[in-house]
Amino acid sequence: MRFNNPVVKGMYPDPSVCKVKDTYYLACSSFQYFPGVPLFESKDLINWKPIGHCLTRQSQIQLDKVNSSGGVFAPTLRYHNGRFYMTTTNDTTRQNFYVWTDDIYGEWSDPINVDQGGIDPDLYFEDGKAYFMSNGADDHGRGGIVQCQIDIETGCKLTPSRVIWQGTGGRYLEAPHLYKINGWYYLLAAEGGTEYGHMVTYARGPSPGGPFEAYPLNPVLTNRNLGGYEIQGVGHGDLVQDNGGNWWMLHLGFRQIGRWFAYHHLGREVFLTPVTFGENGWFTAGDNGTTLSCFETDRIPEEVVQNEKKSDTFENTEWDKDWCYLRLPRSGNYSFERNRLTLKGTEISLDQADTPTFIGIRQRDFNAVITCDVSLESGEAGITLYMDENHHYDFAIRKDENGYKVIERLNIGDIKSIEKAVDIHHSCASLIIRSTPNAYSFVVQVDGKEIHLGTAQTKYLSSEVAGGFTGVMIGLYAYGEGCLAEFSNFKCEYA
Ligand code: 6LW
Repeated sequence: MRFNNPVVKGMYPDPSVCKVKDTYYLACSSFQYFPGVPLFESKDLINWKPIGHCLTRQSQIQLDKVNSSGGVFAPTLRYHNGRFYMTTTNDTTRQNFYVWTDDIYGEWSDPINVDQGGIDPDLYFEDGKAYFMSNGADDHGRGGIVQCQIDIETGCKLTPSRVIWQGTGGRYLEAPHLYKINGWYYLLAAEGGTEYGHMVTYARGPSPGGPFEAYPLNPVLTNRNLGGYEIQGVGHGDLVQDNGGNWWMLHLGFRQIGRWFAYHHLGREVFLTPVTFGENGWFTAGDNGTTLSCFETDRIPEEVVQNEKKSDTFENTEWDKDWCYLRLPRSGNYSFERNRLTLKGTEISLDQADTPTFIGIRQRDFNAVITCDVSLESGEAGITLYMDENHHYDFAIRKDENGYKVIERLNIGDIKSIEKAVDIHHSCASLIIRSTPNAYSFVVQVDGKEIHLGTAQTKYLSSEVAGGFTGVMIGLYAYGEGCLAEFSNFKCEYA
């Protein structure tokens, strides 16, 4: 069969995977968005269904005023003795912690802190011991992948933190994951930074603490040498074995806007790449060490079909699984019905690294038509294409002393400008955004007539312009004390 990459589209970075019986579970990072750490399940590795989040209570994660691309960094998801563990870093507070649950569809525990620094924590269990890895520094300040043993009940360190591997010389050694496979301990990592030079490297050793010997042909996976290829930034992976005994890597990567256009605005997404162990115990990955947009494989049964969800609507999404808020949402400002959303605005605007009234869903593909009916009595409400507080395009209805207007406002760094405003004689309008790889165009429909307000280039919302680790969210928002806005007929239809 053939499957296409990415297998999970939209901003779902830093995937970590584990398998329980015949179900695979996946967790991703979530930064300043709440709830934190989205979870998916799959039976076949290519069709992934959102099932919830690990950090659903504000008491589990401190996101108050965290910087964009701060907050929740890369997670590791593991299953041990009937219990799921998810460990991650709050990069803003620089705290590593883990939570656990016996029911992955239910609530997770309160956080248990681990006093080892660095980011990208990993857990490995063996013989009653729990090993905790992260990319950081040992007690003498020596950097690398560091490891200690912890008491899994309390998170307390049982041994000093020790450097177990320093990588192959690439910058930003990160994303450690430890496994035991066929008698060897494998330490997987990422290097090169989560940009165009990203790569997956690994080493193996005779014990969980090493000594580790690098795979001689590292990097085992990278697209950094593929010019003119849409998929770039391939790295940060986790291994999983399927029912047939085959190995796979779920890892991140991104799709640039065009073959020769090195910008990406959809964020880092989840890719699937086959892994093959050789007789010498070293493994290779992908097509000659690269990840393709389409793999032909006989490891997944021919009858498995890769289903792509072609639209997101209020009716076919779930508020608590597909949508998310910024930082510390005030629940009283949101009211949900099956086909209607009511938002109450506050004085916090989208330009602040704070908690505006906002609920967003990831833009999952380049070509899309987003429509929504919006109505309000005062203030401003509409759709924002949101990268961060300094990079977002807002398309909204605004009420001022002269009546109602529809506005198209671009916010690109220090440049904030209302490109166009048209008067409408109602308190409601249908907003339409047409998205292509290169541009968004903004159209309002009033009294059966379409008025084109303008276009804006996607590249100014890209990571290359905005920086950071996130991707564009399609946000519905309300702004202004006393603003009460209703949203209905939301649809984001992908081509
Ligand atoms: C993450 C690190 C990385 O923790 O980016 O791609 C950081 N790699 O491993 C934020 O996602």
